[in-house]
Amino acid sequence: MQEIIKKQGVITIKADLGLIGLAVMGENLVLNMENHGFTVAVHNRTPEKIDQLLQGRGAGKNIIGAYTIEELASQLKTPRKVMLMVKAGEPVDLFIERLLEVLEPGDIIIDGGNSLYSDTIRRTKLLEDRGLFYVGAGVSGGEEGALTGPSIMPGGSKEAWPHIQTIFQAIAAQVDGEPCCEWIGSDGSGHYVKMVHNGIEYADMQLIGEAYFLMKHLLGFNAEEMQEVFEEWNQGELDSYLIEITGHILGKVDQDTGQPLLELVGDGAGQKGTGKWTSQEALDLGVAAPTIAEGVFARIISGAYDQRELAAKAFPFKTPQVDLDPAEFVEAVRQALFASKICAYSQGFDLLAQASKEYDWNLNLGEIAKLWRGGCIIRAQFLQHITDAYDQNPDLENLLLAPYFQETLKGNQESWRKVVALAVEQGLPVPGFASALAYFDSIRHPYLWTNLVQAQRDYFGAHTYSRRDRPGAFHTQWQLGDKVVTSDEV
Ligand code: NBP
Repeated sequence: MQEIIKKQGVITIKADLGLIGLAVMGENLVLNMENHGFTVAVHNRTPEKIDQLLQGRGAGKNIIGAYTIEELASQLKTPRKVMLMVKAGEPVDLFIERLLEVLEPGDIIIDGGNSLYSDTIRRTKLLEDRGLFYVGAGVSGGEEGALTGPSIMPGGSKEAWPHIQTIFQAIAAQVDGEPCCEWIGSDGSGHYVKMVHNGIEYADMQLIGEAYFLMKHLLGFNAEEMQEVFEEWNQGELDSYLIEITGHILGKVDQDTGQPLLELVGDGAGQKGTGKWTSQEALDLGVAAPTIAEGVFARIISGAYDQRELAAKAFPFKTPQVDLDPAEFVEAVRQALFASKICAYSQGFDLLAQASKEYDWNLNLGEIAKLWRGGCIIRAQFLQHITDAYDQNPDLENLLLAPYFQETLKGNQESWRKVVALAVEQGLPVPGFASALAYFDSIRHPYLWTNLVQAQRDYFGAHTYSRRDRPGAFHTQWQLGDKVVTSDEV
């Protein structure tokens, strides 16, 4: 795939793609592309990182160093394709500004970082107005995925897709002979889908954390015992990357102390913002995504050390006193985890469905689930059931209603309730399990308490309410009691 240009006796090899940003993700993506036969030109703000790559992992490979943006542009085949793998936010705009000085109409900029979808919408417009093309590509899989095959979710200027499709689909993870990379839609859709992927990831991690926490406190299991449980779970319907790595983590022993390393890890969980964005977006679009939001809130609470310290003194935690059959309880937790996971994914896909309408993206939800089967952090067998559900009914109102998920939830709900009830009784927080259960119970209940909310709103704000027994909008002067109540059609 090398294009060799001979000019005045000097041979120049032109690169298939230029990549800016040689941190964890960028460097591994470059090596992945090179492994698949592509020549890559690389640039980084700090030039030492270019040398480190060329003299280290990239030595002797088809990787060309570019120490300036001008140099980078001159090293690329046309139309030029430049991929940014830099920190989301201002650095992306700075590089776009610089690239616009050296690129030409028809050239393509791809942002592979975790950019906010609304920034991608803005940048796509900016580039298209100048006759260039822009792609916002969500990339998932972390360091290892970037090297061996990530899940890639590209969206933006459709005209760019034929020029980058071969490279992206070659380097992506492959499942059943299909690449985990397909065109998502226009402007910010690729980054939006990646954002929701990450939101679901927050919920998935939260739920697994709760399962671990319950076994630790209610069964008194040690790390080794829990490692066995997770290994076993990974053989069944919970089979997924996150369950697999949890088993590995539980098996890790600290060299210095001989203790399970996990029990030495501080419990203040960090975050980079995509879970928060997903939750904010759910609120903006009026989509209920409580289990995803709980994943974010739980991390926030975990980091509130000062408040936690004071509260732990004020309300001391009592060691649970329960007598449980370990095998039975482990199975109940597994069922609760799976049911909660279904709810979290239902919330994420509901958000995608609403966003598709709101932003006119025409998202193919079954195809998106397919892209997540390999390469990414939430990769799981289970995603095939989501693809099947949307294949059978592309207009599915909510994933919970698909036959496979209905059956699973009906089968698991008894254990789910028992696990949540026991946790609450014993003072163990399970915001993921509990919020998923509340979501499930709310969505299936035929007549919610929100009739009272409507009445209260009408009482203090004359916001009107609807009636179940007749059409129209009504307002009542509630405070006047039985005597003078009026219900006026408004
Ligand atoms: P980082 O997110 O840590 O970004 C490091 C890169 O950004 C370096 O090339 C750095 O240049 C450059 N950079 C920074 Br920081 N500030 C800059 C500025 N003001 N101007 C120009 N360049 C600047 O790297 P990463 O973890 O490899 O992630 C890259 C992108 O991929 C991010 O958007 C991230 O959210 C996303 N992502 C990361 C993962 C993951 O597992 N890490 C997974 C999926 C997606 P320097 O070398 O000169 O400092």
